[in-house]
Amino acid sequence: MSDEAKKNLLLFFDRPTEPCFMQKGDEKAVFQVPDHYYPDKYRALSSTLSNRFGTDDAKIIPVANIGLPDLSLPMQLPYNEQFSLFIQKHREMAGSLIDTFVGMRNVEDLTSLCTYCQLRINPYMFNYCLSVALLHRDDTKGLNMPTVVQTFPDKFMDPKVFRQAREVSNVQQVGNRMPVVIPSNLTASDAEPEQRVAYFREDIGINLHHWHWHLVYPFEADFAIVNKDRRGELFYYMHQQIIARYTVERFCNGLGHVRRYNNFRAPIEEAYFPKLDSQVASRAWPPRFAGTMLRDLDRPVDRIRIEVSEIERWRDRFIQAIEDNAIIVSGNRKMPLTEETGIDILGNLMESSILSRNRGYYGDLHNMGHVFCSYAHDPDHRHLEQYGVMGDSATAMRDPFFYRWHAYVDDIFNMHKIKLPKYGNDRLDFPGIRVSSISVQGPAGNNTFATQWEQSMVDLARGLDFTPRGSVLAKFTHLQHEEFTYVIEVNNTSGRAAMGTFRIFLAPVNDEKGQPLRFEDQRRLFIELDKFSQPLNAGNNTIRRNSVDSSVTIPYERTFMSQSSRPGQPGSAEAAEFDFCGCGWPHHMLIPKGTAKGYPMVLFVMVSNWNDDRVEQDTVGSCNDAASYCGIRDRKYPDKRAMGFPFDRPAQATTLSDFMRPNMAVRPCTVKFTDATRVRQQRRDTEASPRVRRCGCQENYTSADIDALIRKPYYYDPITRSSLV
Ligand code: CUO
Repeated sequence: MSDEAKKNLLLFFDRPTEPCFMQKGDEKAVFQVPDHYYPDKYRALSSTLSNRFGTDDAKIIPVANIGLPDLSLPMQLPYNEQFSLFIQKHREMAGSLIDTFVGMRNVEDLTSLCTYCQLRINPYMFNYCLSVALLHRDDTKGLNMPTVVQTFPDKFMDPKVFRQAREVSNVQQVGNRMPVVIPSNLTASDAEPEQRVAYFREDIGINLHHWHWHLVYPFEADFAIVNKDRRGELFYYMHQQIIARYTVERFCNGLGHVRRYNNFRAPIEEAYFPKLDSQVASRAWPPRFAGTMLRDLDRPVDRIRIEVSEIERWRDRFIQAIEDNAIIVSGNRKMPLTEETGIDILGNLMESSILSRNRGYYGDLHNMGHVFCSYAHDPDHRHLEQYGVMGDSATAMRDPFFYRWHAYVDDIFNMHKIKLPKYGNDRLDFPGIRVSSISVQGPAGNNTFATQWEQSMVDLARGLDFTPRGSVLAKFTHLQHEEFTYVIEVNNTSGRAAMGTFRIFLAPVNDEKGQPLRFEDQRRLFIELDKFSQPLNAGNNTIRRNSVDSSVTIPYERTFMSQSSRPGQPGSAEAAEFDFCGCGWPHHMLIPKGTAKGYPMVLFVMVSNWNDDRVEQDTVGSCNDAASYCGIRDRKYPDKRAMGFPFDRPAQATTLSDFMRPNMAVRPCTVKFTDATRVRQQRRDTEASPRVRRCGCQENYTSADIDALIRKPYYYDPITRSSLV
């Protein structure tokens, strides 16, 4: 099949809510749809429509007339409904559509079926299923699909942006258009204290990261696909770090700890009015008023019927299991929660993924927390309302309740962690390795991190269903920090070369009231900044490490990278590598905001023995450098220690200074925020960091490459089935 025919499939991502008999893409392509494919509402007009859009300068794409498969299941989702992977019924419908797409004989037949489906199937579901199918069919692997932010920008920004964009694109010539500005802090006024951390909750990069992470680690798919190394533990750790990071941001803004939501009968005091419009549902995303209660759900349309008491029962069973140090599995047998695997078992049970050892008994606690909250405004569907932002992993992190729910989930994990044996010297120390100091050098001076606002741009053009065409740039503002260098002095007294794992964390020292944090509370707020291995010569070593090389983050250029710079042929090793480059915490959010006065924090480094930490495996590719929250593609998690080590569990010490060993060092630091906005300068390729150059992902004012990871067969979607393997 020609490349041209394959590329035509990408036209379905262009203006996804406009019918495919209209002009698509820059070449004004028009699918010549067989008459009987037109839905009833268009059928009478079919010849007029094809004449109207098939103008002389249009590229006509003939569409084969094929025998159509049974689509009755996916057709059950109304065209204008929201589509959610949290809802079992939606997953089944999408699974069936993916199977159908994957089962088509060739690209020609698939194209034909797509024209039929595009005219009548829910656009979110259609696009999602087509993406998954294109990733997994041998004859379409490696096609460069647009990102979800490009196709459905409505999930990420204020609808006013689209109105302005329409104006701009109608009034101004392509190439000469003024960027549209996406306002910051648009969801509430200063009267709402929670608004002080809206820059974190509503950050586009953070929401992309979260959406991306859940695609990479699906909770439902073929067993072999879901069953990635330590994935339950990574679910725990990645979300634990989100809560720690969010808490630090709250402290910087005079807000207290995230209050865990542990009483499911208590009103949710935080309101959230998302101010997002769904293009597909043609209506605003529902808000949640202050004081909303979780209520029993009975929504036949979503096949959800569940009482609040059910999640209370599941919760009690979790707590019992942790008290017993064992979970109940089939046959009423007990499976111990050991130090090595207990957290992984609990993570899978909690989420719950299909790896859950007993879904029947421990249920679906975490997912249903999302679902209960997202339907609290219309629990029995009497107002025909759809789910709120908590129901979609692309939008959930916008809602303050997300953090209350996950703080509770994290507390349950912590109940297990506090029962584990505390680390002794044998696991903390690295005899012969002495770290005399760590410091930070940067433009703001030694041991000072500098932050401010930065304005960047994305291209919204694909998702805007209005004419005339062409790029429409949108400016958005996000937090940014000045890059810096860690300088670490290490003395290797062992008399021979050694290899160390450097673990760098940053933690607050005071709570929001300025009172010193107890070490046990501080321990849970250590945010990971970097982790790397490094040879150490006998004698003194000075290690310099740049912030841009963080193992937690991906560079800005990779969060917001251009697909047009994708290297290699589709399906080639280079292209696969490029795809993996998209996973990681957005680098612009590496350092918390701080305060104008300078927010006090403590920087911590530990050097552990790499021989004890390392995982024997060959490494692959050049983009496996954001492993802390994302793991490594197709490999084991590259660190044998518990995730979050050495702060993953309570210590014997009661203060940080008591906790210190000779192979560790701390440095008091401040994070100084300047309330000014700078405009991001597009870097030339030669100025890009080696990490950026390695993956060839130049910044090009296009949207984030968030769907990149689902391109690989081992990254299956929650709804993907074994037949797709
Ligand atoms: Cu990421 Cu609850 O797991 O949203």
